[in-house]
Amino acid sequence: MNWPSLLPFFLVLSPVIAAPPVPVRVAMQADATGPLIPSDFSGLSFETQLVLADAQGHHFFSPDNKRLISLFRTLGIKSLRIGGNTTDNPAIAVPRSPDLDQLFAFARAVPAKVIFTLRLRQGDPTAAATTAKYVMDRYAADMTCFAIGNEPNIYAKTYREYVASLKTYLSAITGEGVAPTATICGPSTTPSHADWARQLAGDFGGDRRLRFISQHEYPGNSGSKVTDPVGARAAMLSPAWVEEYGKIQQSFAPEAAAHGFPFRLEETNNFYNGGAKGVSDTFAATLWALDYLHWWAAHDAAGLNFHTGDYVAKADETTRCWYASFWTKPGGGYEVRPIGYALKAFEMGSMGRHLPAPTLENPGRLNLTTYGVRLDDGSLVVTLINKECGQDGRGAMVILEAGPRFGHALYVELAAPNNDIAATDGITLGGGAIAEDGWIGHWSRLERDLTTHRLQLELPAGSAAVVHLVPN
Ligand code: BDP
Repeated sequence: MNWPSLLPFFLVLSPVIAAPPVPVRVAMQADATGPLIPSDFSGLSFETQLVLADAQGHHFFSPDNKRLISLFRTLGIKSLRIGGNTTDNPAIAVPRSPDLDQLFAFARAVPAKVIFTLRLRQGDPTAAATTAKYVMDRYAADMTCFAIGNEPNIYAKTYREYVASLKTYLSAITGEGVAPTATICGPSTTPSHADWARQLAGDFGGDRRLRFISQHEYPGNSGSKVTDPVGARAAMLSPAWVEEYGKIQQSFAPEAAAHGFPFRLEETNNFYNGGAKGVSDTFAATLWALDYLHWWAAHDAAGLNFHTGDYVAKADETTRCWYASFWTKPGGGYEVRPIGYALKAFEMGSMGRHLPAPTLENPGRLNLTTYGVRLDDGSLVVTLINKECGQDGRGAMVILEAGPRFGHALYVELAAPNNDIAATDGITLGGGAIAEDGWIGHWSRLERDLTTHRLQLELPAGSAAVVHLVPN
């Protein structure tokens, strides 16, 4: 046998020497305190068209849709926002009382509170007030607020024009004998018009009929323009995206807070126009969404609604939705998609107060983020996201300074097959999948070092973990 013929053997048998994981030290600010993450922080957003009955007269949002109710519960969804481009499309009907009855019975069964968008474009304030009265007379307890128009900057030429119509609607809705206790949110603009949010907070300062400032955000812009999925996946996990959130947050949130208004991303996702195939529907989107949820919670958002559906409205036309949290299965029921996994992992690490960011010693400058939350029972949960990707993506050896108060930890890892962030299927949380009727993974136990009180956890490139530190 000659050497060249042996070569394929060596190629197969010689182990690939993986680069050792890079040490990262994480110290929780265990004694600090921080803002409570609202229990309805996690939300989903759907097209108004989906509230209408389908061709067979069935409603998607219906108390009879037990599988959807179960899915909402599994993912921890407490806020249901109805809006999107189909709200304001004159070619599409406005939901009427039978549709509203089904919608609110669904929401009550979950239970989730509703943000309901009333038509503004070529709309009629009197008709909107009739809808608002119908809802408030019956379902006030299930309502968060009414939004007036979806992304009004698309059709109202100026902020002044918008705010004038908003005030006309508000007077019609909250007039005597109509729905005086109704509240609204606004301005629900596209990300490019976050200055309207700032102005609205100023204009409504003191007027508590404005429940919160609503903003839309799609940091990647149009999904239709994505030509390089590899680059787009990397961009989605890059620090540059996080900087963008910082800019948009700073452009309106301090002004909202100065006037006493909370704010919510009532419609958001990674790329608009239904997202980008090979990007929005991959595990990279899971890692992105988990980081995004925590980032906004840590930056004072009152909540976030991921836009979703099998199809959504790209302007006035329907398009496949790649950024969906779940899809309808051909034979019935629902399939949890990558962003659904992030919602579940967020639920596991967010039921408490956001602590200041853990102290990070990261000499290798890994692209890794950490978020700490204290639960009501005094235990701590840290979410770690290793956003390293590509051929040079590095794994982390996380050394978690737990302190003597904590005996051990339980953790779940969020991972894709072969740690491939391009994976669209086979994602696991704690080793198991998430189905509409529940999560089938499990928490694993992690012992601390008895002398140093440290815990050690390997976090491969392109993965995340939720670690629950359990007090002694
Ligand atoms: C938003 C619209 C929503 C769309 C989404 C998209 O409000 O209806 O589905 O963009 O294009 O601007 O993905």
